[in-house]
Amino acid sequence: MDVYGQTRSRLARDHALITPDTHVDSPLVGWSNSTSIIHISPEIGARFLQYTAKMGSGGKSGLPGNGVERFIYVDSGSVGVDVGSQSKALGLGGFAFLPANVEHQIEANSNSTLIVFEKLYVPFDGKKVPAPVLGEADNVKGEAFMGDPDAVLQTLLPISPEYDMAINIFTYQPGATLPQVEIHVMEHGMQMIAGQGLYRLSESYYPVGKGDVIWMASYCPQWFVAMGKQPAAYIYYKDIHRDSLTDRQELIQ
Ligand code: UGY
Ligand code: MN
Repeated sequence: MDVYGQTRSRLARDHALITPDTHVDSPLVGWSNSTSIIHISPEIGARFLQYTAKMGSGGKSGLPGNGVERFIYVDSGSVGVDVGSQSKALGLGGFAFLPANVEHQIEANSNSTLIVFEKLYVPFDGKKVPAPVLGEADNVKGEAFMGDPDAVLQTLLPISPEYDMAINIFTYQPGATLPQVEIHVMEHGMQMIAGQGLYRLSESYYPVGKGDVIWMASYCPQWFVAMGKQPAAYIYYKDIHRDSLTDRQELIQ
């Protein structure tokens, strides 16, 4: 609680930093015993949704809208996921990719929080549709990012053209940096899941730590340095494998 009207949250045209002190719950329509905090949505200018789903023990998910795909990452507690013929119990660090228009159910085994990303699936010309993915971050091999063993990238979803989103975890040793200021067409939604650091977004530098959410619009200049004594890590979304002119007709007026 802040009684002096102060917060680290910031909103700008091409980015947002949303810190836990500014969270307000909203209902999760179709879910039972669950509420959400919607962090990033089309209302802010994004082309995807990022929210925290807070599930009470025994709570069950509802399905997203027609054509919407969903990715969940277990940030606390444990859930069971059923999709198609597959079932898996997911604890901290467990994740699931649930393709558009494929029925699934998430049931909380204890009070649980999920980091959720959703977007309207943009079909791939090759007719192949993405398959569900159920996994655990601990079992996903990391790669040194651009040769730096202190900046390790784990790619949770297959990098294959039928998947139109990537979800990665980036882990930095204290003092390690994103090796360049990036400016790119892909947008990002991210949540810090460990440690702390300084995020450059456009022309501003923000101290960030576990629980903070960041939105970066297409072309938002971005850079990060990890600080403190523990590794810093964030999970993030980006749109990939689609071309604005041929696949994003809604962007053309
Ligand atoms: O995948 C990415 O674009 C990533 N390197 N960006 C980021 O961490 N801000
Ligand atoms: Mn980037």
